[in-house]
Amino acid sequence: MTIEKYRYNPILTKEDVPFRVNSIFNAGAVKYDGSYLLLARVEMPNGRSSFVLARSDDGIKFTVDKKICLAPEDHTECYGLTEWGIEDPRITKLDDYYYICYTGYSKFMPVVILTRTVDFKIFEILGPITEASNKDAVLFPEKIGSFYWKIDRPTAEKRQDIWINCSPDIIHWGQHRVLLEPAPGTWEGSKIGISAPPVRTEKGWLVMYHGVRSFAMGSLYKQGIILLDLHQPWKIIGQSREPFLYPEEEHERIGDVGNVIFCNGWIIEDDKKVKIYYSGADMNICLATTTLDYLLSLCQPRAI
Ligand code: M1P
Repeated sequence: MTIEKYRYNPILTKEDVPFRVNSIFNAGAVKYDGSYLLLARVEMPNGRSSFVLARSDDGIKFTVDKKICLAPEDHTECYGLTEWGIEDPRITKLDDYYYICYTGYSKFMPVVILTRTVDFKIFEILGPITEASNKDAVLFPEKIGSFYWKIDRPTAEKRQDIWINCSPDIIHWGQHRVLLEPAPGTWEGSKIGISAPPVRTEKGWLVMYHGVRSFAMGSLYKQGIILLDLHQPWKIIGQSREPFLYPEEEHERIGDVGNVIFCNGWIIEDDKKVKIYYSGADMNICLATTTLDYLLSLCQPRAI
């Protein structure tokens, strides 16, 4: 098996949301209590985003909750950083919690907000864990060498690289290192960012990321994959030579932001099949299936 896009994509559109939204997209994904959960971004009619849960027994047919579960206004301690919306949640099961990293958007530009939950009913907002501008953050699902680890994507003047850093307490972060840079003149030449949270495999940490090539008329978003050393996660030991998931279909090519495949979540099944939940053109949620073995086979030693 290589990778297969579900033939009836998209699996969720704004018509599936039981209240008025512009779009539903960029969902974190997790298996919880025997069900598949998507924590999706919904852009409200005023253009600001909140999160809603969608639930499924088979990982394909989802029902969207009747109400938003997390909104910018819930961030009473840091509303100044979420006033323009909360975006792109990424979920990591760690210790006894589901931790959610997402973008808080405001006049101060993006920052990463951390929230945790045990039941997807009560959300404990821990607050910002980066300064602006930073986004596309994920946590590793376990401590490595007695630290928690995070990957994120700060903007530094014209640079948008992927960085990795660590923390003794999940709140205070340091030892920042550059993990991956855009590759000039390629599909990932303009900017990059992490997509779905790291997955532990026997060969290393498998991490999906997006690469962007910008043109005068817009940007093209595709997905690649890297493999990190299990004990020294700042070391890349493998990388896909080319993107493995990219816009082809009309619902990926045409939308609010065309030619975008963006991904925040994947679910690894016990048989090592992988469900990748991705969004096309910032408008919908789609499904692609593959295997861990296939994704690992894409990770080649890096060319010097
Ligand atoms: O429009 C594509 C994506 O653009 C931004 O992502 P990034 O900063 O990583 O390029 C985000 O606004 C994201 O939500 C959006 O899907």
